[in-house]
Amino acid sequence: MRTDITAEQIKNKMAEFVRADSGKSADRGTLWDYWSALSRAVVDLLADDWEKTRDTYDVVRQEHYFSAEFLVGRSMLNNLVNLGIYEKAQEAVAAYGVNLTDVLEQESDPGLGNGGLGRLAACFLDSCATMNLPVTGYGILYRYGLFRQQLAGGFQKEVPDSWMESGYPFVVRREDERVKVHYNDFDVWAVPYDMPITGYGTRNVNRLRLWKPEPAQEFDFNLFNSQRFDDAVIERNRVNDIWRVLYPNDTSYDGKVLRVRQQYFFVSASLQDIVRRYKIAHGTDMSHFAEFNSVQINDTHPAIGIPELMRILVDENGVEWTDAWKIVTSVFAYTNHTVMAEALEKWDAGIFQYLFPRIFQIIDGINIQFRNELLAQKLPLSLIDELSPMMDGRVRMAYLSIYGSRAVNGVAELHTEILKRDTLKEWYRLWPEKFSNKTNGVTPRRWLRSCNPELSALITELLGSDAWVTDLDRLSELTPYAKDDRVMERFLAIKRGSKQRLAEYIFAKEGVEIDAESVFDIQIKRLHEYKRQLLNILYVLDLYHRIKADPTISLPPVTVIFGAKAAPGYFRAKAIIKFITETARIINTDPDIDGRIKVVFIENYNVSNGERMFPAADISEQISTAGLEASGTGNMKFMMNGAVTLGTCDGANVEIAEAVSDDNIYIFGCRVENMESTRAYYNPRWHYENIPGLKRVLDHLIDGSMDDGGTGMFRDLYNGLITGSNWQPADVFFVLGDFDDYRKVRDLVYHDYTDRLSWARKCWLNVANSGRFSSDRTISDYANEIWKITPSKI
Ligand code: 26W
Repeated sequence: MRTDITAEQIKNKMAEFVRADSGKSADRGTLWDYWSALSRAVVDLLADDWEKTRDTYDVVRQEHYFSAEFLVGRSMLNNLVNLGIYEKAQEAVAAYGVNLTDVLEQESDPGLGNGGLGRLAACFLDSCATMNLPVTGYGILYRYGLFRQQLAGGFQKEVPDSWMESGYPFVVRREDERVKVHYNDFDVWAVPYDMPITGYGTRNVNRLRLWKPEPAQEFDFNLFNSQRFDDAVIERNRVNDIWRVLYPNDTSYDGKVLRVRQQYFFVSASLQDIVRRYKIAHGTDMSHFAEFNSVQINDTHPAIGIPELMRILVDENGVEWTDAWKIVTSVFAYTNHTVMAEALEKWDAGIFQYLFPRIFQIIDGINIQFRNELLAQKLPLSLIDELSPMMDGRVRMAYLSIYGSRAVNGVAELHTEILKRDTLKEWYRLWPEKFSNKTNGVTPRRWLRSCNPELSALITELLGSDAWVTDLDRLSELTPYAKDDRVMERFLAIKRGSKQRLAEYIFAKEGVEIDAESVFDIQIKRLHEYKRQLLNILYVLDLYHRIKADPTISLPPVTVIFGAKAAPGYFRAKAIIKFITETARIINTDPDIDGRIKVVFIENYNVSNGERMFPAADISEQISTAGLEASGTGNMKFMMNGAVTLGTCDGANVEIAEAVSDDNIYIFGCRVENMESTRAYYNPRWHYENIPGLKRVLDHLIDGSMDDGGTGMFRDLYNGLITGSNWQPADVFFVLGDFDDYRKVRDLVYHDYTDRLSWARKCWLNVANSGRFSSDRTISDYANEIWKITPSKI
């Protein structure tokens, strides 16, 4: 920790930055001026260590984490806590008459990712820095992050998120390290913008390198002078398109040309950067490249790196094809994050031919080589066709990734088993040694230490040190305190405080009054049918009717909180949002209910408001259709903050259940192994007509009691569940099938909640057993088993 830094020093640096940036004396700054000055002061204080870290890494074996998304969230608090200068910063800003919490609220939330995959990348970077591992993140500097969600009459509306418009000091432009990226139709500069990644209790500072495209052609003054202004700026527009948008689809593939352009843009720039630095450190002989460099591709989005590195080796460095292929297949490793068929990237070969003919040729060459290899093994042609990286005019990015990588992993035990047994079974048969599991994790720095300082302080007090922050398995030493009622009372008081603060925040933001004594039952994640927010809200509506029918029913008051963005083109997901907000409107204003149920939809769920919600939760809703949630990571954040999981046997829920034992988790629903046989005779209409209460809630969708603004979206939801359509059977996500069991178990959870101390013990044991879900554990597995890198402390 930086014990060398004083409050005085921070204060003085801030004064300089306020003066230089806004031409004012320091005591006349606005909150934003102070935020900006403090963040520049932090970067300034890091600069020397940052440089040293890079020099240290450049001579050892390094990992490069390629990802189209890094959902980093705000930087300042994280950096202050990591450097151990939070109190000093508090003191420094107090000298200007402002409060650090208010200053921190000035920061925008860089949402350069959709959901789980992007946030995982950010947690990984935190762990790598904390563990002094030579790892660099590579991605795209999106000008606009994921859209900001507004609710208008209960409908989702998307507005642009211009997170860096007014300046964001935590990304630093490195003009001198720009590289040129070549497309068939034009060239662009890729200019790196670097974000420092600090670790907890270390002086190493890692790097997230985000590329920004800029025009490579000189501005055409001839066109401009001949009054052809449009043509003169067209070039610039095409370049600007590349960084303008983060594609807002989470799990549904959309073959847009611009997206391949983006993928090639950052992957080509990153590989050129890596090769250039390799040559500086190790000379021009490329035969040792794979000894010093490894690249992890975060899903298939960066898979075009495989042919691109072939191109760099063969065309630019004169390496023979077979030698180049050996290097490439020693460099890359691939992580799969989903088994959903609609998420698998399959690009039209024509797009590649048009944008980068040479890359297309190379993919073709790889494909021919693959087919020959399998033919030589006497494998049937039908199987070869089935597995070929290019077939029927399509490039299958997952297959290209597996063939071009030395390692392939899933993100939870169950997910990896499904890949091996099902989704990728033929690949597993051919190359079993490539496959392994790396269960996801989350960083305890952001998701416990920083977002829940009160619980952190209690843990540190009980364990006698804060060593748990970088060694989360130590939380298991908290287990005995579950029997200590005084500790349990303190724990309950901390949870109560977090709930109170969330209640105040919700009142300020959404105008809904909620009771901090009620059960906080929270589902926050992207909106998708497979995640089954619909199942959750159907339960709520049913509970509403049950209370109306029998007000004596004994259940504690509950607050059900949702936060979820829907992909802008995902009609059904948007319908579900509207269904939730309509339900909220009806229930929250019904005098018969009298506050016994409150439903809240938090607008614009993101990292920052997530940091307020995880500590305040009693119940964590993880209710995906079994087999479809690869891992989940929100489930881990809830657990670390002492919420109990109500979930299906899916993704990492399975491992959470193992860790906490059956008494401290609530599992329900059809299991993966029974899904197929159950579906064979599954008749959702039967459930609709025969499960008590189901018809009553589902008919809200069609009886005019709820308003979908004449869009027909509620009728569509109803049809989707009960009648199906020409292109899709009814209720593919098994909502009605799991409803009855879900209701039974959720009722039980609410009942158990009322026994305060026994409930507190369940929550406590969740915290105590969350050690294995630290991303430090995940990263040490990647580092030892796939990356083969070791710590390099500066
Ligand atoms: C090309 C369209 C597309 C977009 C995003 C395809 C696939 C994706 C991601 C792989 C979706 C994603 O974020 N998957 C989530 O990854 C998390 C981190 O591993 C897991 O915890 C989640 O279960 C998984 O849904």
